[in-house]
Amino acid sequence: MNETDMLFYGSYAPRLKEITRELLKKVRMILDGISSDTETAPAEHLKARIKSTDSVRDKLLRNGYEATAENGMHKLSDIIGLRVVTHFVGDIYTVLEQMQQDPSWRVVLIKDYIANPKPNGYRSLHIILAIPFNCEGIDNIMVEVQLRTIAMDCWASLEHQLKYKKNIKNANLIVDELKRCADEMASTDLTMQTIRDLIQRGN
Ligand code: 0O2
Repeated sequence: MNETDMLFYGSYAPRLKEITRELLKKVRMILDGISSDTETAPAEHLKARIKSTDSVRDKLLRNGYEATAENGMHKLSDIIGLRVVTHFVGDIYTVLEQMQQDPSWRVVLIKDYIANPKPNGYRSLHIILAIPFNCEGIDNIMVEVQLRTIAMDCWASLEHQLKYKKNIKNANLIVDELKRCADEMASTDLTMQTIRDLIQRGN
Protein backbone atom coordinates (compact mmCIF):
# COMPACT_ATOMS: atom_id res chain seq x y z
CA MET A 1 0.00 0.00 0.00
CA ASN A 2 1.52 3.33 -1.01
CA GLU A 3 1.05 6.65 0.81
CA THR A 4 -1.98 7.66 -1.28
CA ASP A 5 -3.68 4.35 -0.48
CA MET A 6 -2.83 4.68 3.25
CA LEU A 7 -4.48 8.11 3.29
CA PHE A 8 -7.51 6.89 1.32
CA TYR A 9 -8.15 3.79 3.46
CA GLY A 10 -7.34 5.67 6.72
CA SER A 11 -8.36 3.68 9.80
CA TYR A 12 -9.21 0.62 7.65
CA ALA A 13 -5.62 0.35 6.37
CA PRO A 14 -3.93 -1.61 9.24
CA ARG A 15 -6.71 -4.22 9.37
CA LEU A 16 -6.73 -4.59 5.58
CA LYS A 17 -2.99 -5.25 5.63
CA GLU A 18 -3.35 -7.69 8.52
CA ILE A 19 -6.14 -9.66 6.79
CA THR A 20 -4.17 -9.79 3.53
CA ARG A 21 -1.19 -11.29 5.39
CA GLU A 22 -3.43 -13.81 7.18
CA LEU A 23 -5.13 -14.81 3.94
CA LEU A 24 -1.84 -15.35 2.16
CA LYS A 25 -0.68 -17.54 5.03
CA LYS A 26 -3.91 -19.53 5.03
CA VAL A 27 -3.95 -20.11 1.27
CA ARG A 28 -0.26 -21.03 1.32
CA MET A 29 -1.13 -23.69 3.94
CA ILE A 30 -3.88 -25.04 1.69
CA LEU A 31 -1.45 -25.22 -1.26
CA ASP A 32 1.20 -26.91 0.90
CA GLY A 33 -1.41 -29.43 2.09
CA ILE A 34 -2.26 -30.31 -1.53
CA SER A 35 1.46 -30.60 -2.36
CA SER A 36 2.11 -33.07 0.42
CA ASP A 37 -1.01 -35.14 -0.42
CA THR A 38 -0.36 -35.36 -4.15
CA GLU A 39 3.43 -34.90 -4.19
CA THR A 40 3.01 -32.19 -6.85
CA ALA A 41 2.81 -28.45 -6.20
CA PRO A 42 -0.51 -27.13 -7.55
CA ALA A 43 0.54 -23.48 -7.71
CA GLU A 44 3.25 -21.79 -9.70
CA HIS A 45 2.75 -18.62 -7.66
CA LEU A 46 0.44 -16.83 -5.27
CA LYS A 47 0.07 -13.10 -4.77
CA ALA A 48 -2.20 -10.60 -3.08
CA ARG A 49 -3.00 -6.96 -3.52
CA ILE A 50 -5.09 -4.29 -1.83
CA LYS A 51 -7.01 -2.43 -4.53
CA SER A 52 -5.41 0.88 -5.50
CA THR A 53 -7.20 4.14 -4.66
CA ASP A 54 -7.71 5.00 -8.35
CA SER A 55 -9.14 1.57 -9.09
CA VAL A 56 -11.57 1.74 -6.10
CA ARG A 57 -12.69 5.24 -7.09
CA ASP A 58 -13.20 4.29 -10.76
CA LYS A 59 -15.22 1.21 -9.88
CA LEU A 60 -17.42 3.02 -7.32
CA LEU A 61 -18.14 5.92 -9.68
CA ARG A 62 -18.85 3.47 -12.53
CA ASN A 63 -21.42 1.77 -10.30
CA GLY A 64 -23.03 5.07 -9.24
CA TYR A 65 -21.57 5.37 -5.73
CA GLU A 66 -19.65 8.17 -4.09
CA ALA A 67 -15.91 7.42 -4.25
CA THR A 68 -15.19 6.92 -0.52
CA ALA A 69 -13.22 4.24 1.31
CA GLU A 70 -16.32 3.41 3.35
CA ASN A 71 -18.33 2.72 0.17
CA GLY A 72 -15.42 0.64 -1.11
CA MET A 73 -15.51 -1.51 2.03
CA HIS A 74 -19.28 -2.01 1.79
CA LYS A 75 -19.97 -2.13 -1.95
CA LEU A 76 -16.93 -3.79 -3.55
CA SER A 77 -16.01 -7.45 -3.34
CA ASP A 78 -12.38 -7.08 -4.35
CA ILE A 79 -10.76 -4.51 -2.06
CA ILE A 80 -8.51 -7.42 -1.16
CA GLY A 81 -7.66 -9.71 -4.07
CA LEU A 82 -5.64 -12.91 -4.12
CA ARG A 83 -4.42 -14.65 -7.24
CA VAL A 84 -3.36 -18.28 -7.34
CA VAL A 85 -1.62 -19.23 -10.58
CA THR A 86 -1.66 -22.99 -11.09
CA HIS A 87 0.22 -25.29 -13.43
CA PHE A 88 -2.77 -27.25 -14.71
CA VAL A 89 -6.53 -26.64 -15.10
CA GLY A 90 -7.30 -29.57 -12.78
CA ASP A 91 -5.30 -27.88 -9.99
CA ILE A 92 -7.78 -24.98 -10.02
CA TYR A 93 -10.65 -27.25 -9.05
CA THR A 94 -8.53 -29.07 -6.44
CA VAL A 95 -7.74 -25.72 -4.79
CA LEU A 96 -11.40 -24.65 -5.07
CA GLU A 97 -12.52 -27.84 -3.31
CA GLN A 98 -10.10 -27.24 -0.43
CA MET A 99 -11.10 -23.58 -0.13
CA GLN A 100 -14.78 -24.51 0.01
CA GLN A 101 -14.08 -26.73 3.04
CA ASP A 102 -12.15 -24.13 5.03
CA PRO A 103 -13.96 -22.71 8.08
CA SER A 104 -11.95 -19.43 8.03
CA TRP A 105 -14.40 -17.91 5.54
CA ARG A 106 -17.75 -18.33 3.83
CA VAL A 107 -17.86 -18.88 0.07
CA VAL A 108 -20.40 -16.34 -1.19
CA LEU A 109 -20.10 -16.77 -4.96
CA ILE A 110 -18.14 -18.75 -7.54
CA LYS A 111 -17.74 -17.25 -11.02
CA ASP A 112 -16.42 -19.92 -13.36
CA TYR A 113 -15.06 -18.07 -16.38
CA ILE A 114 -13.31 -21.32 -17.40
CA ALA A 115 -16.53 -23.23 -17.99
CA ASN A 116 -18.07 -19.97 -19.26
CA PRO A 117 -15.33 -17.71 -20.68
CA LYS A 118 -16.05 -14.01 -21.13
CA PRO A 119 -16.84 -13.03 -24.76
CA ASN A 120 -13.30 -11.59 -25.14
CA GLY A 121 -11.77 -14.97 -24.16
CA TYR A 122 -10.95 -14.15 -20.49
CA ARG A 123 -10.70 -17.31 -18.40
CA SER A 124 -10.23 -17.71 -14.63
CA LEU A 125 -12.22 -18.99 -11.71
CA HIS A 126 -13.21 -16.28 -9.22
CA ILE A 127 -14.27 -17.09 -5.67
CA ILE A 128 -15.87 -14.40 -3.54
CA LEU A 129 -15.28 -15.02 0.17
CA ALA A 130 -16.81 -13.31 3.19
CA ILE A 131 -14.08 -12.82 5.81
CA PRO A 132 -14.48 -11.52 9.38
CA PHE A 133 -13.22 -7.91 9.50
CA ASN A 134 -14.29 -6.93 13.05
CA CYS A 135 -12.99 -3.38 12.92
CA GLU A 136 -14.45 0.14 12.56
CA GLY A 137 -18.00 -1.25 12.84
CA ILE A 138 -17.57 -3.60 9.86
CA ASP A 139 -18.21 -7.26 10.69
CA ASN A 140 -17.25 -8.86 7.37
CA ILE A 141 -15.69 -7.92 4.06
CA MET A 142 -15.69 -9.63 0.69
CA VAL A 143 -12.45 -10.86 -0.82
CA GLU A 144 -11.92 -12.02 -4.41
CA VAL A 145 -9.68 -15.01 -5.08
CA GLN A 146 -8.76 -15.53 -8.73
CA LEU A 147 -7.59 -19.01 -9.71
CA ARG A 148 -6.01 -19.38 -13.15
CA THR A 149 -3.37 -21.41 -14.98
CA ILE A 150 -0.05 -19.97 -16.15
CA ALA A 151 -1.51 -19.76 -19.68
CA MET A 152 -4.66 -17.93 -18.52
CA ASP A 153 -2.51 -15.57 -16.45
CA CYS A 154 -0.22 -14.88 -19.38
CA TRP A 155 -3.18 -14.01 -21.64
CA ALA A 156 -4.89 -11.81 -18.99
CA SER A 157 -1.70 -9.92 -18.29
CA LEU A 158 -0.98 -9.20 -21.97
CA GLU A 159 -4.61 -8.32 -22.71
CA HIS A 160 -4.64 -5.96 -19.70
CA GLN A 161 -1.55 -4.16 -21.05
CA LEU A 162 -2.99 -3.86 -24.55
CA LYS A 163 -6.37 -2.62 -23.28
CA TYR A 164 -4.76 0.50 -21.91
CA LYS A 165 -3.14 1.40 -25.25
CA LYS A 166 -5.18 4.26 -26.68
CA ASN A 167 -6.05 4.80 -30.34
CA ILE A 168 -5.69 1.19 -31.43
CA LYS A 169 -6.15 0.89 -35.18
CA ASN A 170 -8.20 -2.08 -36.43
CA ALA A 171 -9.72 -2.56 -32.95
CA ASN A 172 -12.11 -5.28 -34.17
CA LEU A 173 -9.27 -7.28 -35.66
CA ILE A 174 -7.29 -6.97 -32.41
CA VAL A 175 -10.28 -8.17 -30.36
CA ASP A 176 -10.71 -11.17 -32.69
CA GLU A 177 -7.01 -12.01 -32.56
CA LEU A 178 -6.93 -11.79 -28.74
CA LYS A 179 -9.93 -14.10 -28.57
CA ARG A 180 -8.20 -16.53 -30.93
CA CYS A 181 -5.08 -16.49 -28.70
CA ALA A 182 -7.22 -17.14 -25.60
CA ASP A 183 -8.89 -20.12 -27.29
CA GLU A 184 -5.57 -21.54 -28.48
CA MET A 185 -4.07 -21.18 -25.00
CA ALA A 186 -7.14 -22.90 -23.51
CA SER A 187 -6.70 -25.74 -25.96
CA THR A 188 -3.02 -26.05 -24.95
CA ASP A 189 -4.03 -26.06 -21.27
CA LEU A 190 -6.33 -29.04 -21.96
CA THR A 191 -3.58 -30.89 -23.85
CA MET A 192 -1.13 -30.30 -20.98
CA GLN A 193 -3.73 -31.62 -18.54
CA THR A 194 -4.20 -34.74 -20.68
CA ILE A 195 -0.42 -35.28 -20.80
CA ARG A 196 -0.23 -34.97 -17.03
CA ASP A 197 -3.11 -37.42 -16.55
CA LEU A 198 -1.39 -39.92 -18.89
CA ILE A 199 1.90 -39.60 -16.99
CA GLN A 200 0.18 -39.98 -13.61
CA ARG A 201 -1.65 -43.09 -14.80
CA GLY A 202 1.68 -44.50 -16.05
CA ASN A 203 0.46 -44.16 -19.70
P1 0O2 B 1 -7.90 -5.03 -10.77
O1 0O2 B 1 -6.72 -4.30 -11.33
O2 0O2 B 1 -7.69 -6.52 -10.79
O3 0O2 B 1 -8.34 -4.52 -9.45
P2 0O2 B 1 -16.24 -5.50 -13.10
O4 0O2 B 1 -14.88 -5.43 -12.44
O5 0O2 B 1 -17.18 -4.41 -12.65
O6 0O2 B 1 -16.13 -5.61 -14.61
P3 0O2 B 1 -16.94 -7.70 -11.40
O7 0O2 B 1 -18.21 -8.49 -11.41
O8 0O2 B 1 -16.60 -6.90 -10.21
O9 0O2 B 1 -16.95 -6.82 -12.72
O10 0O2 B 1 -15.74 -8.63 -11.56
P4 0O2 B 1 -15.30 -9.71 -12.64
O11 0O2 B 1 -15.52 -9.27 -14.03
O12 0O2 B 1 -15.82 -11.04 -12.23
O13 0O2 B 1 -13.73 -9.68 -12.33
C1 0O2 B 1 -13.04 -8.52 -12.10
C2 0O2 B 1 -11.55 -8.80 -12.11
O14 0O2 B 1 -11.26 -9.94 -12.93
C3 0O2 B 1 -10.82 -7.65 -12.76
O15 0O2 B 1 -10.46 -6.74 -11.78
C4 0O2 B 1 -9.62 -8.33 -13.40
O16 0O2 B 1 -8.61 -8.57 -12.43
C5 0O2 B 1 -10.20 -9.65 -13.84
N1 0O2 B 1 -10.80 -9.58 -15.18
C6 0O2 B 1 -12.12 -9.70 -15.47
N2 0O2 B 1 -12.34 -9.62 -16.80
C7 0O2 B 1 -11.13 -9.42 -17.37
C8 0O2 B 1 -10.69 -9.28 -18.72
O17 0O2 B 1 -11.46 -9.28 -19.67
N3 0O2 B 1 -9.35 -9.10 -18.92
C9 0O2 B 1 -8.44 -9.10 -17.89
N4 0O2 B 1 -7.15 -8.94 -18.20
N5 0O2 B 1 -8.83 -9.23 -16.60
C10 0O2 B 1 -10.14 -9.39 -16.34
P5 0O2 B 1 -10.46 -5.17 -12.06
O18 0O2 B 1 -11.38 -4.52 -11.10
O19 0O2 B 1 -10.68 -4.90 -13.51
O20 0O2 B 1 -9.02 -4.68 -11.78
